[in-house]
Amino acid sequence: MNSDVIKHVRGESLFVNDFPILEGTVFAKIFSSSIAHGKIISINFEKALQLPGIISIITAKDIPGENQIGGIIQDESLLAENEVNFIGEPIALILAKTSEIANKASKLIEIEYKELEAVVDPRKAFEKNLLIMPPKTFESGKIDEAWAACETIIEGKVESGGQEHLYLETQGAIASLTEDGGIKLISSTQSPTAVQRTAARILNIPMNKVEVDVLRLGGAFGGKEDQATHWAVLAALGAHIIKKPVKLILSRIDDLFMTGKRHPYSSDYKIGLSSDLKILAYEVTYYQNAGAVADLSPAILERTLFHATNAYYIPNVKATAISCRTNLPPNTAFRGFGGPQGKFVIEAAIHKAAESLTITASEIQKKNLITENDSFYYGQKADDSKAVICWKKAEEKYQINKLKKEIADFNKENHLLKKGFSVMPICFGISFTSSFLNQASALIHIYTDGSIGVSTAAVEMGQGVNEKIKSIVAKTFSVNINRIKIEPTNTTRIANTSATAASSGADLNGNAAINASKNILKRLLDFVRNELGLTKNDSIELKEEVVYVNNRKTEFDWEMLVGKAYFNRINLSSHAFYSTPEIYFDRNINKGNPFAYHVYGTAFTCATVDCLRGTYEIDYVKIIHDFGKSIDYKIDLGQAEGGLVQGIGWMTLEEVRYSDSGKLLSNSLSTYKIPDIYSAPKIIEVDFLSDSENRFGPLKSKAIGEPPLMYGIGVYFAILNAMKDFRPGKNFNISAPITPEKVLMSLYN
Ligand code: LUZ
Ligand code: MOS
Repeated sequence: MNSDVIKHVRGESLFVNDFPILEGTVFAKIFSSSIAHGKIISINFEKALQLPGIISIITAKDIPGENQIGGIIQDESLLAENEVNFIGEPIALILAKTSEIANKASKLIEIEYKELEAVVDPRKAFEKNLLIMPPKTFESGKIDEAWAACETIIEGKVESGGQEHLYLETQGAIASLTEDGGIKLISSTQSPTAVQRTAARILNIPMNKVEVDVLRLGGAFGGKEDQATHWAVLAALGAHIIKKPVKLILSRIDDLFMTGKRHPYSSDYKIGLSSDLKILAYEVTYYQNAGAVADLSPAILERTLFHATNAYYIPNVKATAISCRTNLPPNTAFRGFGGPQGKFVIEAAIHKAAESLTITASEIQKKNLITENDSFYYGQKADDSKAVICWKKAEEKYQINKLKKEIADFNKENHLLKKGFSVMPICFGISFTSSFLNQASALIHIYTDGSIGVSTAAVEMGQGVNEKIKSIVAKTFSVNINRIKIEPTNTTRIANTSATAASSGADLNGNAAINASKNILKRLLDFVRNELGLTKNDSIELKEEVVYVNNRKTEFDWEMLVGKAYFNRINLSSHAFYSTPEIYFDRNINKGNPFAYHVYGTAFTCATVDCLRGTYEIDYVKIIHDFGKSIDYKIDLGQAEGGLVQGIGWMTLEEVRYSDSGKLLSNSLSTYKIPDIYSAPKIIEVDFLSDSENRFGPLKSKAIGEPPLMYGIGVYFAILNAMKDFRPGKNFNISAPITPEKVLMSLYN
């Protein structure tokens, strides 16, 4: 179990806003654009500056370094200078004695704009050639020739919406000064090094003068992979200029307005099947709504391409991805990182094809599951036949025929209530698709009392990575887990961190921690060998805190061992590195082996739609998931259930809406609905695939963070299938999320 939860329920866990306030701390508020696109004609700060308690107002011209925070593409300023490109774009940093005064001051700033046309629709942006980067195509086989062999060809257009991260802890940071013009930042970030690098660039100081410390995050979901940087760097800028500690915590409403969300996609597809239901060809074009700047959009779009075929083997594929620049806050990483968007399109295509053939989608899905000796269309070989194994195990364990019969019987007897069923197989690639990011390090100290301190690059954000690393270190040494403390993530202990992202936090950092543990353990055992005068032929091991020689207990227990080793000047610390082996991707041909492995699973979903009201309930989601050898059953189950419900929210309820002029309309929890206990499935069953191992995961485990979110896609199709039962033959084309309003309108118009 994640032992942090005990502190959470007692209110003892510290988040950025809970740290004791340093003497002289100044409070910051961001003044941001109120229009989606335009030139700044003039700004007048006079009235704001006259407010008692105002300390300073900082703008772009006060930045000592480069006003540039773009990661992948250098197209993003920290503070807008002459032009604004979305509502909520930071223009000035207000510093005051209290946050109330800073808030008041923001209302006294007078600004004049020359408004320009705002584009919020990705296809419109594409027509105007407003692109983040040139379109990108992944291809395999011979798509143009393949159509001729197809018995059925279906074309269509589908849309999926954005999603607000709604982490419980809003974005924020505290900046304080260190000697010689340095800065220390306490930040709620998934990527301490991104904060460090960017702060150094903005302040024009070397990275070694910026220390970033991260204790834990109150949720992130990708929303703090890139977009935590802005606020930390603004706090750093403020502190650097006024020479006082600065605290910047976004209010919920500022956070909603200023930060990007999951990317909405609008996509065109064409799918071709043989007479025996093999998918022979699939062509797809994704229009990604990137928002005003690149942020992580190019990487997210690329992951959409990798997951275009979900868990299926398709011989002829052409997938084109277009990142469209719009006047919305920059959309960003969100659990699944473009993968869910890609999978939704292929599932929609399969369901449309099934509809035209008057069969169930699962007949097509099952026929085309990727299996051993197949390759993904980007060149990587399928790991094994886990996609098929999970599907078959789900059929057996949950008795698919019985489930289908229950639903058919129910639908015969009911006219206004209809049940719908769906199967959702998933397949998600594990590794950052930028191969170089797949590296991590760990620093372990054994103290003279036998207690152990562990630092890694992993950021705890509620996902339980600290607990997993504790288990990993405890098992590697064979010591009691209570001896181990996981330290906050800190850039002075662990340098050049990759973001805790891509579901890979426990894999990468856990493997690094194993390497560091093994280094120390070897030194300790070599020391005992020497003390006892053992030969090469004697076996030695540490088992449950006792040293065994030739399988016999010795007097050396852990504390004695550590104590004696210290007096004999044995190094009790180790820094170690891990990088994922065997991964590469050639971007000239878009082929390679980008992932260490894939995570597979299958979900059965049943939903009941009230066809008079458009409302629905999810009766159950029953899942077989491949966890590998789970390090912590409860943590993994929690991630699977949480991911599923978050995916259901994206597919059913959560509707991010902007006005035509780029203003966020769903800007509170009364207009943006996230799943609660009533909208969650009445039954969630998650069964672990047994006998699964994974040579790339620490202790043979598999990554868990993102993949289960994609089971939520099944709920969309279960609801749709119920609607089809009520209106057979009706051609539904419902954009996701499939909200009760849309269900009602589509049943009756
Ligand atoms: N972040 C990233 C990610 O930079 N690269 C990835 O491939 C990725 N995948 C999932 C989530 N975050
Ligand atoms: Mo992410 S979408 O921060 O793994």
